[in-house]
Amino acid sequence: MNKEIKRYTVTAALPYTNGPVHIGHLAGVYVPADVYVRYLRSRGRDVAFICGSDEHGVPITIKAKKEGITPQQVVDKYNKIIKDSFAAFGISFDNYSRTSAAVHHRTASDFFRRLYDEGKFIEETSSQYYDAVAQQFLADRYITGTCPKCGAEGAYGDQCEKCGSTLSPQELIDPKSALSGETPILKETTHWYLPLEKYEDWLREWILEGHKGDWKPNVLGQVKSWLDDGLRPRAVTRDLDWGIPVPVEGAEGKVLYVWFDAPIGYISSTKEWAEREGKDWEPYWKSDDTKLVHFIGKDNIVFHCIIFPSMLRAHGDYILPENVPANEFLNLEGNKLSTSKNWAVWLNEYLEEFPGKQDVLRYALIATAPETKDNDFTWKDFQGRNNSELVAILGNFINRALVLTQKYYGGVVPSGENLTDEDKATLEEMRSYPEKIALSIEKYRFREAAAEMMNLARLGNKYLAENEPWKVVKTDPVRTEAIMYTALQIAASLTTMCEPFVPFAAEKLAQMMNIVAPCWDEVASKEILIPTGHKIGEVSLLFEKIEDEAIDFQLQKLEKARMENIAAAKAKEPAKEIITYDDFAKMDIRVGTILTAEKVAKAKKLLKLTIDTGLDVRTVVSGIAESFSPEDVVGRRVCVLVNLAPREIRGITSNGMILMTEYPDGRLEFVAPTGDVSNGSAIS
Ligand code: B3M
Ligand code: ZN
Repeated sequence: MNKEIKRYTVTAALPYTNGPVHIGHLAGVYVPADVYVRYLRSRGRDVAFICGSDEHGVPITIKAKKEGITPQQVVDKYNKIIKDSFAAFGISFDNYSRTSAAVHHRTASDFFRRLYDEGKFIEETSSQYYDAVAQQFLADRYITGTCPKCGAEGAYGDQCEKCGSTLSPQELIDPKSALSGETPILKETTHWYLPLEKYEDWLREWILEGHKGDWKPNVLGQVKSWLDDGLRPRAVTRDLDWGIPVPVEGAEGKVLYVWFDAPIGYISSTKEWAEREGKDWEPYWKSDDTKLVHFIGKDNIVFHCIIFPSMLRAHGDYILPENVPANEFLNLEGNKLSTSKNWAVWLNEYLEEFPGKQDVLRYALIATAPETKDNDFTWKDFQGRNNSELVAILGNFINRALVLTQKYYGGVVPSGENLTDEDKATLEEMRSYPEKIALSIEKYRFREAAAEMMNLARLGNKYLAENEPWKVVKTDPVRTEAIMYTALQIAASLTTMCEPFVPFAAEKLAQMMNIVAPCWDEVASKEILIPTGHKIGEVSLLFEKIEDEAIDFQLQKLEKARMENIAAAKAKEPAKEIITYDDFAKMDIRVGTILTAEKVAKAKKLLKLTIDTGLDVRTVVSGIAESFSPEDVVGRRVCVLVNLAPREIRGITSNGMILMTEYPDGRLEFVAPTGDVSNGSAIS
């Protein structure tokens, strides 16, 4: 199978257009895909890097309903936000389309029609869940219930997010309509199914045999478990009003299943690109000297490795993916990323909070990419990747090489005539990096590739540290020239080698050196990357240190989200058991004023208060010290439960309790009377 590859079609999962993208998306799919593509381009390969918005599907209509806007408004809003974020992070798609585009509707419709005409579908009438109140069939996420596999509540009709199982609505225990909350009824409806079981043997051979050596184990593992479970016919249409109409007579009110149309979106987006560029799209999808690679997250494996290939096979005109390098999931500070819990780093917020630092996030995400197992992103690690690697190694080497060149030679590259064997060996080692990094990238091992790139910068640093041009310059100008010449060749090689990972820095570096970055293979083979006599440009810092304050700010944001989640969970707790009026009337609550306050020794939550309750002046020990300092509370009006039995707290007798409200961030606030009311007034 060693055919010569003439072109590459590289796709990145089409994001659902119902919310902004976060670091999980970037780490799992878009940054790895972009590294791969930038590398291919640097090797002069013919590449189409394809993506777009996935604008159909139930999550979008649910979001629209929730926000009281139309699905079209939802996708218009998020398509722009997502597209802008990708562009800001340098994700260099050749085309970013939308599945609402006419070219896609046509392409998906034709695809369906061809399979339909050739009898590749089964047509079947069955009973499906229907919401009698909303008068709608309940596809996928319109139905929720208890997961039959793990028992989690709130599993969807297509998937349990807790355990990741793929489900069908009728497997859910205690199903409820997401539209009305009602228990759905069963109603007959006709749909078209792709009989996946017919492709089972072929899939087994193609993937488990044909690709066992080159696909990632996590991908092969999932595919195998699907195949071992046995495949069943899969519905490719839905009763919904948002999507691509089923192009068959009598199918009114039915649309293509979003997972049928979305992967075809890769093809339509390629068409859109080719048309704009005056190219022919067909070889990119139909010629077997094209290498098709799908970058996706692990929850999309079945769709890209089983369903879409079966669709392509059923159609017959298309090539199949050479690889589907799916990543596992990225966690954040020890917890699963979650949109609903706001446990995420949103790209649009990152851009505001770390302006100009897109490369740092790219690099940190590659360095912790969940390539073989789930992995954790922490802000401390992010800071470390920046300060100890980008700044201290790559940035430091470049800065030393360029600043010294400015200083000694007014920015002109010195002579390389008197290189020693050691200099030559260093340059030889430098020339081994393109191959090393390429091998890792071609195997989709981007962490390893980024680490190798950093090793090249290390080589430069080590070379300068050992040769100490800043000392040699005082005694041996000829030797200094050779050292600086060698260092500058390494710096020039880095403009190319770092570009896939940190493209903005690479561009800046090329500008500072006043060169066009050499292409990948030149770095491996060319004797001189930056010639003697060449004048470099102005020099500034490539990366800047990230201070603790910026990291603490991010951690505080997450802490706030965590508190809000706890509060939201509490708010959802069922009410306490019923009491009678007499139970309530037993409580004697009075208005009071705090007269004095002091900290209780060795108790960080407690304040000792004296309160004028109108009845008396008494001592109350209260757990409010994390929200207030003593001087904040003196003079505050409060509500005091005065007939609470006295209690000994840290050796102080506490006589009563003051009423407080707890805020989502954990902060307490007094429940206080408003207006002019005297101490001792009763609250009932
Ligand atoms: N929109 C799922 C996702 O965003 C889906 C991918 C489609 S790729 C054809 O995770
Ligand atoms: Zn489950």
